[in-house]
Amino acid sequence: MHTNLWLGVGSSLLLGGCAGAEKADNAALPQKPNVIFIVADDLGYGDLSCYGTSAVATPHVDSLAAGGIRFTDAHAVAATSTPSRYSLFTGMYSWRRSDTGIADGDAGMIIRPEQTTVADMFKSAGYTTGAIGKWHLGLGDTAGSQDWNGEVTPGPQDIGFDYSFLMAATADRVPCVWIENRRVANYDASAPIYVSYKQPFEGEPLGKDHPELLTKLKPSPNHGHNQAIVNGISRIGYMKGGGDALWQDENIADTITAKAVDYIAAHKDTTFFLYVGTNDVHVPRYPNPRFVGKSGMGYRGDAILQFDWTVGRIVDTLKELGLLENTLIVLTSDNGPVLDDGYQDQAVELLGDHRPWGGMRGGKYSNFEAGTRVPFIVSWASHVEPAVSAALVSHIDLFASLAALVGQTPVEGAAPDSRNQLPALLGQDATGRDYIMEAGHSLSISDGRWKYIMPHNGTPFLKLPAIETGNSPEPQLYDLSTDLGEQHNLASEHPEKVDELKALLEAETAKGFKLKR
Ligand code: NG6
Ligand code: CA
Repeated sequence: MHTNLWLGVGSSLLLGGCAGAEKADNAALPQKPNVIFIVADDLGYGDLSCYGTSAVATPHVDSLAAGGIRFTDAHAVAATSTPSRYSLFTGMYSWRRSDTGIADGDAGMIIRPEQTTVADMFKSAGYTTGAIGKWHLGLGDTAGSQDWNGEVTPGPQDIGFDYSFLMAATADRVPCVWIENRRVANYDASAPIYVSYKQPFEGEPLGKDHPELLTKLKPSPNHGHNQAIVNGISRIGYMKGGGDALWQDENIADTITAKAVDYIAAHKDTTFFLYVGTNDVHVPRYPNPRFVGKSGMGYRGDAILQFDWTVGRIVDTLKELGLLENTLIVLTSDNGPVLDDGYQDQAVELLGDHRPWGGMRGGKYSNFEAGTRVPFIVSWASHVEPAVSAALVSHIDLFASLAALVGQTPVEGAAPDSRNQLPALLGQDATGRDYIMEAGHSLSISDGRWKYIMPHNGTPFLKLPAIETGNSPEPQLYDLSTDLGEQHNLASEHPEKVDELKALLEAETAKGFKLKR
């Protein structure tokens, strides 16, 4: 929708070079690159070998990083999936809305059709657009109103995606089926699908009552995930039916990868924007037998290997089709890492020396750095010089930066928080943003060196998973240049810095602030 909201201004911002064959529809212009976002789930800053771990080898991601730009100070907007992805797609800080918290599997679509997404922007620039894998932004109109046996609408087709093949929320939330465009894929008419987040369906066994049916994974004690049982794994929410349409957890990565590969092959003669959201390394982790036991760290480590394989398949496909040179790939994660996030997969017990949070404090859910500082790699073989960049960058800017790249100008109201940081993303500017903002339970702001975390009265420590939230009733100020681990609160020693960052933060929140506190 809203392709008319965008003014094409040609491709003058495309920098030199003219790789690959010209396309018929824009033969006079330098060819715009295909763009692929590969968004991992809960993959930590320290989970990839190119980011320093020696506990697990991720050669495919490493080679993408070696040929592109690997960022060391890149940030997701939020420390959980729904608000993080909301900001990635809309260029608007999720904390400006109150309904961008972790979405149930029957949530209505959070990005509304009247909004303009990065996919809309690419469509205006003549791209074909696709979304494959984890969604977690709601589908349909309102919570619980979807007809899973008919058309689920509105959906991604109403916010700029020509094609979609998605998991509605997460693998630990029902419904455990794929939704292709507006309908359940491989729909099985003999097993109509019903979903509820309010009450169980009569006759459907629940994980909490039937541990003997949990043949693949058991939930962690006192952590929920003990409702509907699908494929020997209990989930959040209640579900009935599905039959042949139900996914098998050990095939989720294969399915997402195959759909991504098919999409690329089918659209090789167009210019495309493809979002690929992997389920790896979110819970329930139940990797394909090809990867089981290969990391020595249990299913979490094996899921990292599986993620790396997915990346390898996508890159190899681009190579085989001659598209790699002119495809801009952004590889990142939606939020920081977590070990026990609800299933007994031995992520804690088998971790060994591996440090998913890469020397930082906190993790998923947290305002400390490990919550939102994420792996971030930009590869565009024909245009970027391999480098490691310490520029301060944020997911929030992908929208405006890529708009600039493909010659689109956002009109009033679209992508309100997104800024053009294309030079930083392409390695031509070593500095990046003046400041970034990140949301956990609270809100923080950082200019790269100094980081201020707003006071928050919530718990400082989650028990399950065991993670420090960054909450404190006192203002916190850290000097990340000497204290990346955020151990020394310097707020009382540098009140002027606190005032400066607080004023910047308040200027932003004055434009809209509805974070649930
Ligand atoms: C939490 C779940 C967690 C995970 C998370 C969403 C409980 C106790 N915890 O509510 O397991 O599903 O939501 O993760 O149910 S995210 O990466 O998609 O945001
Ligand atoms: Ca996540």
